[in-house]
Formats: sequence, structure tokens, C-alpha cells
Amino acid sequence: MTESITLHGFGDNDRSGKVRWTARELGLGVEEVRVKPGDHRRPPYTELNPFAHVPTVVFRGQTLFESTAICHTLAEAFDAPKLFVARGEPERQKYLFWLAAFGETLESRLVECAVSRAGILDPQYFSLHEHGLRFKLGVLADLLPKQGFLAGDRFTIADVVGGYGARLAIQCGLIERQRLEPWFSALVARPAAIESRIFASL
Ligand SMILES: N[C@@H](CCC(=O)N[C@@H](CS)C(=O)NCC(=O)O)C(=O)O
Repeated sequence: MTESITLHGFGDNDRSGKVRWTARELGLGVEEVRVKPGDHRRPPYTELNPFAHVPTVVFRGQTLFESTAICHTLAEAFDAPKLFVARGEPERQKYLFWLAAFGETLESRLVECAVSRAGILDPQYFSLHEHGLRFKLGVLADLLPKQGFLAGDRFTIADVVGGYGARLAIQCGLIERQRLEPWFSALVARPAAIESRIFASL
């Protein structure tokens, strides 16, 4: 029987997309629990996720929150396919760099821009972040590998986090898709990305 995670999220476009994609790469089933916006701020949801955020995952009896940490926890539960780069592997520093650049430096600002563009947050959020994001995305685009994935030949969680950020950046008009090729198209074509609908809104 296929092992599954239970994924609490708003829908296809929030950070639960990173988790859904990771799960599909690992061959895990995904039992979806759709959270109605607003319900995430009150019990019983806040008993699962005290930050009152989505996503939250239940996996092997553990409740997990923080999307990048969830992706890592899932990845490290399996040796094959190996979606992480461990201490001592030659690509480790590159892996950590891309995880931090997309996941820490860019992600929350990109999400605010996307939500601002969607009219849910004030347009000022977009204006506040636009210049810095365009600049940093340009730097990252120049550093992208000419072939393979962010941490070398192997697809990893750095590509999941990077792909999610890149999709938001393209959608918000902060960078041209062409600047992220061929890496970005290699992500979009992955069966697990298609199954998880992570790029469906592009
Ligand atoms: N760093 C957290 C951020 C979670 C987060 O802010 N999620 C958004 C949706 S993508 C959310 O729950 N927004 C609703 C709110 O903040 O009230 C993670 O990666 O899980």
C-alpha cells in the first residue's frame, strides 16, 4: 500500500504546493484537507499549527509545520530518490546556498507580492519589494546552472523551493521566464510537478 501524508492547505497556489510536489517526487500519496481561509486562525486548526499558517502535514504520526522544513523532513525519510544533499557530499554548500537564497531571502517577499497582485494585500507591498526582488532575481538568474539542477545533476529540495519562488516571480512579472531557462522548464516538465499542479497557474 502506498504511504501517504495528510496535507492541510488552502489550495494549489500556497506553500502547500512545495509539500505536494515533494510528496509526489517521493511517491507518497497526498490526502488533502482544504482549510478555509479564516479557519486557519482558530481552533481546531491552531491546535495543529500554532503559527496559524498553512501548510501543516501529518506524516508517520508526527505533525509538521514550516513548509521548507516539512519538505526536508519528508526527503530525509527516504534514501531513494535522494532529494537532499547530506553533510560531506561535494554539492552540499551549493545546496544550502540555493535553499537559503530562494527560501529565506526571497520567498516571503515573493508571496507578499503575489498576494498584493491578487488584491488581498495592499498594492504598497508590491511597490515596497519590487526593486529589491528584481535586483536579487537578476543576480540569481546569472548564477543558475546551464544544465542539470541547482545542486548538480540530482533534483533536490532546493529545486522545489527555487521552483516555487521562480513561479511566483514569473507570475508577478518580476523576471522573464527566459532568464531562468533551461532550469525552469526542466522543473515544469517533471511528472511530479505536473501531478502536484505546482506550475498549473502559469
Ligand atoms: N514560513 C512559513 C510561512 C507560512 C505562511 O505564511 N503561509 C501562508 C500561506 S502560503 C499563510 O498561512 N497565510 C495566512 C496568514 O498568514 O494568515 C512556511 O513556509 O510554512
